[in-house]
Amino acid sequence: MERYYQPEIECASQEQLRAWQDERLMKQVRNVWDNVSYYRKKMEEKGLTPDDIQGVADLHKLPFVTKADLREAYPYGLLARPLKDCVRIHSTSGTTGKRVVAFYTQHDVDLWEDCCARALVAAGATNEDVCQVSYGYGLFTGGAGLHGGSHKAGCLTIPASSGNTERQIMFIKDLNATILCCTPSYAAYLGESMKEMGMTPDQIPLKAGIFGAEAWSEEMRQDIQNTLGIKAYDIYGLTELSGPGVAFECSAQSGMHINEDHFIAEIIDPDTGEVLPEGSKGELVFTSITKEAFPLLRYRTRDICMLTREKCSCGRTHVKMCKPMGRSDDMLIIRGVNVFPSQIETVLLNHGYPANYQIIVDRVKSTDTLDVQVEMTPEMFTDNLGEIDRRQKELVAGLRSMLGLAAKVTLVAPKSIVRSEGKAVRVIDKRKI
Ligand code: DLL
Repeated sequence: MERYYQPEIECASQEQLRAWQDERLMKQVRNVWDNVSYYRKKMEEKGLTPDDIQGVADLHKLPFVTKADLREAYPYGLLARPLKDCVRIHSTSGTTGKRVVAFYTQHDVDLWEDCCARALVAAGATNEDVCQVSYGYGLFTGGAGLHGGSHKAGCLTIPASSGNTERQIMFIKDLNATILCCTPSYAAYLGESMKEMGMTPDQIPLKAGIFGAEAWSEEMRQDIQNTLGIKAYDIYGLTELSGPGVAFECSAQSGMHINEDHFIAEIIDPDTGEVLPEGSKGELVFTSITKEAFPLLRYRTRDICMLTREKCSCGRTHVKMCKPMGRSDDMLIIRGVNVFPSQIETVLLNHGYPANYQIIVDRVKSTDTLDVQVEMTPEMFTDNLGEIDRRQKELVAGLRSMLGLAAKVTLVAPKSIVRSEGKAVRVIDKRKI
C-alpha cells in the first residue's frame, strides 16, 4: 500500500494546490518587494508592483533570476530576512569560482526536511528502517537534507557521509541499513565493491535507495537495482531552492513529483524566455513560494526537462518532472560536484598557462574521472620530468582548491592540442548517461 508523509498535501486536489500557490505567491511577491531591494529594482524596471501579481496566472510577468544575479548579489543581496533570523547556509560553486550561498531560517530548514521526508516515505521508509546517508555532509546539501528527512520519517539515521567504501559496507552489513541515500554513481560503485567481496543481493539488507544530484539513466537504475537487490528512486533538487527534495520519485518510478505546495514550476524556451505549454521540452524554472530567508522568483535552473500532469498510480497529485535531459549551459556534474569549464580555465590562467586545454570526463568502474590536458608555453617546455611533475602537482592542488575535486593533470607539448576551426572543443564527455 502506498504510504505518504503528508497525505493531505501530497494528494490534495488540483484546485486546492492552485489556491495555495496563488495565495503564497502573492505573499512572497509582497515579501520580496518589501524586503529585497534587488527584487524591487528588477520589478520596477519592468513597471511592476506587487498588485500586478494576483496569482499563478500572472507569474509570467515577473523577471527571471539567474546564477549571474546570485553572483552579483553575493553574498547578502537576495536575503529577505535579517541575518539574526537565519540559522544555516549551504553553498555550491558558481560560474566563475564565486560560490552561490543560500540562507535558511529554522522554518526553511523544517520545510526542506519535510520535502526530504516525503521522498523517503514514498520509498517505503518507516520507523523500523535504518537509513544510511552517504551523501556528502557540509556545504553540499545532500547530507544535511536527507539526514533531516530521515529523522522526520523516524528512521534510525546513520550519518555516514561520502567516501570510505569499506566502512560504508561494514555499516550496511553490521547495522542492517535498509535505505541508502547517495549519488547514483556512488551506489553503483558500492554495488560493484560488494559484488567483488562476494556478497549477493539477498545478503545485502538494503531494500531501497534514494539517488540524485546528478543525471542517471534507466539502464543505470536497472544495474543498481539488480546488484543491490533494491528499488532505486530518483530525487532532484538544487542548493538555490533548498537542496534535495524539490522533486522525488514515488512507487511508479516514472518521473518525480514536484513539491508544488512549496515550488511553482514552469518550462520556458531557453533562448527566448517564453513560457511553453505543458508537455513541452524546455528549461525548468522554479519559484519558491514558502522560503523565508532566500526566496527565489522564477529561478532559471538551466536543466532541460518536461512536465506532466497525467494521473499517477501512487495517488499523488503534484505535477511530475521527467529525469533532467541535459543543461542549457556548460555545467558538468562530476562525482556529484558542479563544475564549470570556466573555473578550470581560471586556475590554468592564474598559473600562467595559455587557454589551450582540454577537459576529458569519463566514467571508470562507476566513478567519474576528470582529466585536464594543458599545453605548456614554449618557455615552460622542458624535458626535465621532475619539473613537469612539480608543475602538474601544482595545478592538481589549484584545481582541488577551486573545485573541491581531485583531477588528473597532464602537461603536453606546445601546439599539441588540436585547434578547432570553429568553437574550441574544451570538453570531451565520454560518459554514457
Ligand atoms: O545536487 C542537491 C541534491 C542533493 C539533489 C542530493 C539530489 C540529491 P546542487 O549541487 O546545487 O544541488 O546541484 C543542482 O544538480 O540543477 C541538476 O543539474 C543536478 N541534479 C540534481 N538532482 C538531479 C537528478 C544538488 N536527480 C543541480 N537528476 C541541478 C539529474 C540532477 N540531475
